[in-house]
Amino acid sequence: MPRMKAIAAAVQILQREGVRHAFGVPGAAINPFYAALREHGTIDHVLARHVEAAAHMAEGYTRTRAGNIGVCVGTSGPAGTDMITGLYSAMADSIPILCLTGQAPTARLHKEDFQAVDIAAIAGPVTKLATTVLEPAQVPGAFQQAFHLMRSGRPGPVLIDLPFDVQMTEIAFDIDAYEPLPVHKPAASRAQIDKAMDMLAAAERPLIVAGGGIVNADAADLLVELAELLDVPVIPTLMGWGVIPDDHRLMAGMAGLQTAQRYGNANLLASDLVLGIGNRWANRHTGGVDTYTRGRRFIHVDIEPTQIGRIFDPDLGIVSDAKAALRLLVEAARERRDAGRLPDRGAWVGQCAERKRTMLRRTHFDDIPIKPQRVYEEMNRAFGKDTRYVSTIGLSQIAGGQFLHVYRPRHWINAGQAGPLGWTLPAALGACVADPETTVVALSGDYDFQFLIEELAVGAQFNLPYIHVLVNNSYLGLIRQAQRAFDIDYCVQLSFDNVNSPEVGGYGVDHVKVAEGMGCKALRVSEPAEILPALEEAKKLMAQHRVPVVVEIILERVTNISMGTEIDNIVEFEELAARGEDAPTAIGALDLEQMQFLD
Ligand SMILES: Cc1ncc(C[n+]2csc(CCOP(=O)(O)OP(=O)(O)O)c2C)c(N)n1
Ligand SMILES: [Mg+2]
Repeated sequence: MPRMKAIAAAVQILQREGVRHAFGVPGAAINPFYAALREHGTIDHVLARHVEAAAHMAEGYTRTRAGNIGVCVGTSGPAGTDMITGLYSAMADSIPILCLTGQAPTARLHKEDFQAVDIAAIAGPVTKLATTVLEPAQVPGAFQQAFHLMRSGRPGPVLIDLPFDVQMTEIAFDIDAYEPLPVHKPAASRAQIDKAMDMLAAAERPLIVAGGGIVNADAADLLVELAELLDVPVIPTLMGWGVIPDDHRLMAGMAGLQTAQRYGNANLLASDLVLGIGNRWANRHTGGVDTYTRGRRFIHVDIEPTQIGRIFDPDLGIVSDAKAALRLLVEAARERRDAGRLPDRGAWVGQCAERKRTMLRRTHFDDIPIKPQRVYEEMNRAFGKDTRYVSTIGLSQIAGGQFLHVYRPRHWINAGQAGPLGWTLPAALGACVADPETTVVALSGDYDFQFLIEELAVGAQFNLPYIHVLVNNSYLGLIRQAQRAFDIDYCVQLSFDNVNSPEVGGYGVDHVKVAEGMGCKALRVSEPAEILPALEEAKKLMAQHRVPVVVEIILERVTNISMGTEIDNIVEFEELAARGEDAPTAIGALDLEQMQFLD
């Protein structure tokens, strides 16, 4: 049996489990890992500028390609604590990432050693497993178990904490004798699926709510096949957005309090049965549970047993991986179709499509300063169906969710539950590493952008080109809007007179200068007619220089974006679209002139 340092065995296992990239920041306690990485030579490393960003890069990397597991690496003490937000975000959205931390030597763990902190205890609630490996010969088993856990059941992150001496100790290890552990995913039975099909058949106005579990299971094609076989409209959740293309005739919009369309909520409220697959009835999707559930029955399919009944008691709960359930649902649907037993859904599908054509918000404003709605209209014009969007939180992300279009799974990459400011930029870099061929467009408000702004230098250093649309209202816009309920506008202003850049006119930070200082390209736009040319120019600059390109769009300072606390009571702040030209890039809006308004 070959003998090697435990950390060398760990690096060989990473390779065997499919890891080709790592994101991190070295430090004394994790240097043995870096030495092993260098010696092994097949895993590329992206040096982050902040350790939190390394965790978000890993998450963007995982989300971009089925089967990917992003790895983030840091030293002991503050590096681990910096990555906690990334672990929380990954845990919340069921995204597997592997976080590796160095640790003080085992003999000194209780001596308040320099940068010794009990990171496994701190990370416990935000990981599927967080462990400090104390026996060198247990290192291979810890990694084997980590990959098994990250891939099994509801996916999620794992942290492995490696004391310095544990990394350095020689153990017997032969990679040829290593096998990844089998992955466990519960699967629906045919009896369960038949019950679901009976309930669907008995409904008059059924809908499918398609969650991120379908993306994780790489089962979007099956979802679309099922919807088409049954002729049932689909409401994707924010995490599932893209599993059915926005322009598919059965795509019925998103429902929810913020990232939703008017027609998505109206369609959900008109339904009498909802089949939820790989979703978790998130509160910004459901709003008040009474409003959401009243008058309709529910089937809930999820891979995680404790998710069934967590939010409300469904009429039928099935614990299953989304792909396994969808395979059987498609099989059962085909049989019923061939036997002529599928109900005709034409009228219901037509009603949903009509709402999608008519219940639109206005995007076409010519105002200067620019209204945010216009930005998304121009983005729809500039960016094709294969664009991969990355965003996190804020009015920018909410309006993006309302107005942008997504056509493919993994093309809307969003930290849905945790919403940690700063996530967008590093997650976009991780997406670029995972798939350099696809155009990545990040969307941030000014505050989100400033949170981890230093990561622009990583994009410049490692030639990770992408376009960052930065909508600048010089405000913590979402929080300013929320403070209306308190009748305050307090601690949410970002404006100041920049003594170096009077041309930014009181908007404070000169993002163009900062971006250029980081080695990136940047453009600033203040008029609606300039947006599209700037986005086109950004594409050219990105191709030419192979660095991130920031397009800063100066917005009006105060715009309230549609939202509410119940899905039947969303507050609209702008006038709605009345003619096709009010919302020229909405799906189906060209037909708007001939629309018959629904009451
Ligand atoms: C770490 C963290 N702190 C605070 C918040 C709360 N928060 C959500 S959005 C927001 C303001 C975002 O401002 P900006 O990025 O400029 O977007 P805008 O709403 O103005 O479009 C804040 C402070 C958060 N999500 N994450
Ligand atoms: Mg802002």
